[in-house]
Amino acid sequence: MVVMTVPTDAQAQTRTKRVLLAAPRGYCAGVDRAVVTVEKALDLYGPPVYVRKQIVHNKHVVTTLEKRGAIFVDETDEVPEGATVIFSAHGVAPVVHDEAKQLSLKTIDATCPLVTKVHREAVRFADDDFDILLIGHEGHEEVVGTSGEAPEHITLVQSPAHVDEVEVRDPEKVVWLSQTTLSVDETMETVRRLREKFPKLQDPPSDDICYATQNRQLAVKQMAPETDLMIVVGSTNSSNSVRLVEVALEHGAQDGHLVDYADEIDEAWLEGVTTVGVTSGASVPEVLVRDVLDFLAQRGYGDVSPVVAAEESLLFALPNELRRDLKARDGNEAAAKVRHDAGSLH
Ligand code: 2E6
Ligand code: F3S
Repeated sequence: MVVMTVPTDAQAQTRTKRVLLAAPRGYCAGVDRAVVTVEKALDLYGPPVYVRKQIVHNKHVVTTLEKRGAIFVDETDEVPEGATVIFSAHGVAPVVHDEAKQLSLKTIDATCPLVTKVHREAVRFADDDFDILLIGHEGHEEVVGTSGEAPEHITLVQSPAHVDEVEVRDPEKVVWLSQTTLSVDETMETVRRLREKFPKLQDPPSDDICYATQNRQLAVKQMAPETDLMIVVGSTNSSNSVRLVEVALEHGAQDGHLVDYADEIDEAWLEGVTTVGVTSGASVPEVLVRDVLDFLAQRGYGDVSPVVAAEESLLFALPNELRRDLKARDGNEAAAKVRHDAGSLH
């Protein structure tokens, strides 16, 4: 006689528990450049170094840099006259550069080059007297900075639902631009509705939603249908991180949460869960993802499979002002090209 043993629910779950780990995830080229800029500035000039706004929207990055001597301020006028101030990766309006000049501050601009690209587009279309419909979230620092390039020409469009209220001077001369970290799908829906209303609407010369935002969303879309619980590591004010939770839920994940740290994971979220998806926003150091993986492994989710949606290799040079000072200190070009110290934020 053959005796069949049927596994209990608990045994079945133990056998199949797994993690899908998104790639790419975490730091993008612009965040890496901005964080290294603050680290190098602290080494070079010594603390304190002032930073206007959070250098990137991540709690751990900010508290770690604070411990090393960075002072984060909300506005330029909080920086003592003549001191050094770094502008965050999200970019600043021209008026902020003017204020810094008036206060004789030494500035280092860590604006992501892909945000600067959108600023340049805004200036160019404003010079050609276009109405610019900027798709983005009100109050977000990037939107404030980009809008400040051409306030007379820019109208903010926050979502598809806001399209009805948009008015322009000349429907023949309208272009849309966007924040770099939006949901690709929602933005395309906003554009579709805008074009229904303004058939001559022009597209940006190239994608404004950056490669990192797109790739991280792509990986999440691939994982979501198989995922019972998606854990996104990131801070609540990080637009691109928040979007990853939304994209996961829209594409089939049963549940999804944003956490800054592994110890924020509620054990109740794991009840009945077989597949956990893990990813992180573009401002999140990998050490925080490793902590989440350790937390999950301790609870039986030790089987980790990568889901690779794209390869990334982009690197940006450090801001010119900083490279010049590094070069002056070290007296040779080579030293200025050394970009990475393997610190705890990498
Ligand atoms: C600068 C521009 C875009 O909130 P958001 O996603 O924009 O910002 P971070 O700091 O979380 O991500 C990086 C970044 C910096 N994205
Ligand atoms: Fe830049 Fe995109 Fe990162 S705009 S800072 S590369 S999220």
